[in-house]
Amino acid sequence: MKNDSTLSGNDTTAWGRRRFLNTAALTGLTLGAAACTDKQPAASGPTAAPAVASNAAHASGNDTHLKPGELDTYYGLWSGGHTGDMRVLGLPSGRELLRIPCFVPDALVGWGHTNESKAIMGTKPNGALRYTVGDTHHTHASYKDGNYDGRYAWINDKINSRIARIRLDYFICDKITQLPNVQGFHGIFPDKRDPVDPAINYTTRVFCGGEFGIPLPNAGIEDADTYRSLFSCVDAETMEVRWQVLIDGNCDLVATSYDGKLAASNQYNTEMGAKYEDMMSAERDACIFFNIARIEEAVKAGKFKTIGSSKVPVVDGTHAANKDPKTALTAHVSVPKNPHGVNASPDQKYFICAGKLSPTATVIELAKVLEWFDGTREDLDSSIVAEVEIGLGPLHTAFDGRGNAYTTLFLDSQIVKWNVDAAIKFHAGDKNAKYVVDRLDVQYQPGHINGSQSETVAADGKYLAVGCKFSKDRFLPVGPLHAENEQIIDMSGEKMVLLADHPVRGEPHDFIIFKRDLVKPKQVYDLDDFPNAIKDPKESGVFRNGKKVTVKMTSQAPAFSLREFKVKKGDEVTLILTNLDKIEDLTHGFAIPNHDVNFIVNPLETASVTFTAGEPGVYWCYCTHFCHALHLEMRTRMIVEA
Ligand code: K7E
Ligand code: CUA
Ligand code: CA
Repeated sequence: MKNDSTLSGNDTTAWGRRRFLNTAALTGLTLGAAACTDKQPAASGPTAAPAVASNAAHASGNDTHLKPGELDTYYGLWSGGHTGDMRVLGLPSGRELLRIPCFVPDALVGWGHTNESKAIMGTKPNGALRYTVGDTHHTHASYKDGNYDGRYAWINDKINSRIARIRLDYFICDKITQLPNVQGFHGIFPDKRDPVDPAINYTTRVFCGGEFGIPLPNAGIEDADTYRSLFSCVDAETMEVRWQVLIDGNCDLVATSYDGKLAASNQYNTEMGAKYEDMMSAERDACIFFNIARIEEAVKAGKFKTIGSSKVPVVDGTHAANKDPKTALTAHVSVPKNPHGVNASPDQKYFICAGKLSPTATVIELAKVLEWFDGTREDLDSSIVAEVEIGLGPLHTAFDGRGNAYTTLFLDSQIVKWNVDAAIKFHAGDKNAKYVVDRLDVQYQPGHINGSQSETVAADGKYLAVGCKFSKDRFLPVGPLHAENEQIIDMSGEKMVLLADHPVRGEPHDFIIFKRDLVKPKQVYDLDDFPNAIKDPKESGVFRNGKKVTVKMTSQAPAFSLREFKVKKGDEVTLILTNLDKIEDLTHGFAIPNHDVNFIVNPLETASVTFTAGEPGVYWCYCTHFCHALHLEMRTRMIVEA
């Protein structure tokens, strides 16, 4: 079935034996990973596709090779994975433009070293960072009228259950919140409008799926059967946790409806198993739907409890408490075997769950789920309007705005393009409805996929990016740790065309791609944004209060306002630096040898660090960021006295 676009929906015989991934197929998955050592690519062994796009791509105008000086037409926001940051890419070139540190210290910016960034990241009572590792998976941006509005993006940290907000005017992280009583915070998605107030046609909530069940509260070792997880709602502005929902099973990815009424999460562990064998013991799991308006009414009416020391209201979304559709806060639609990924189609009608251990995609019609909540539809599972076979190991789905879905097939190392309406017709009994439109081999084992503007009403079907977990033979070998392979595909025609490979440092997971004019980045800060700004070089100096010393300084190329400053060994020194250069791109750095200090100040930015003055001596503090012809001369002396 490799790249066999003739395989259509009615070709069921080819699929029969592959209906469900059972233990044997899971062994295949393991073999797939092991096959990396072989010459043969893993799993279903796709043959290497041509690395260069065919002429068709160029004819369509989708060329990833920009001329020198030419700008990209799209931004991509990429999750950084283990590096705990968000990466900003230009597309279609795939050039990495910026890394925005969030959860993990960063040596360029001084993130995790300046007092301002430490306050955002969170510190222990002794002033040290609370965490220095992160694991980001999913990033999504704020909406207005169903399209991105360029205000914010959010990103998750799975390890420590933190959510970070990125301001899309300065491309910086400005707030981080830790979700109480959650382990393995995975899926994240902002709402697209308020479910009740039509005037609020933009994002005001961000939903967060808790993946791992734990004892609630998490004290002592209890029977794993009693573990539960929480679905959390974070206020988009204050970043406080508004409420949580206690659920059976788990949450994984999250999607939201365009009318603001529903959020959903795929559940792969409805078994609430503590071992993988248990987690895959049932043939079907679920997609859980949250009725946002009802949950907020319940919170308002005081129908909640709290857990442990957390003050966050927790409503009961478990099966037992939600049997009556007319009052239910949650609904569980049955979805085959350990689904991964839930995505909202840009026509606003459907959520699509990928089967992972089932070779199927399930299409759920949102209007029908709402009918169940209203009490006019008895059988909730009749909201499934298609459940069609698409290939092995389906994970994530993107859209082109022309009625087609593009799903990654991890085991088959393919993207399958399928038509949603045709799949619905096929499911309804029209066995002539050919829903598989095209298949494209990718290199290799794809996870996330997204199209330009895919998860908005403005899906434009131009570029598709796919995050391949394995790169194997696609790049020069660099030892055992391979780069991952992010591929750019032209999705504008009937057939998908591979345009380019890009090596990336692991492991990005998810990303979004949007038109460049949707954000209005600022390139110079406002002095008034910083309460401790030193607005005039004349305010510079050393100010002592016992053992606590404040050093105030400004930078203006090619000099710092203080050419030297004196402190005493053991002083607790807080150094505040304002960059008074207001020219775009004129960034200065500040490093102090042997004191673990290095940070930057962008135009009109103020940053501060606090450190203990070390052994007596002379320490040349120097500018670390090339700023001026006299950059090397841009220094000041810290003289530490006995
Ligand atoms: Cu979004 Cu990688 Cu966390 Cu799928 S998960 S691949
Ligand atoms: Cu200032 Cu280099
Ligand atoms: Ca399961």
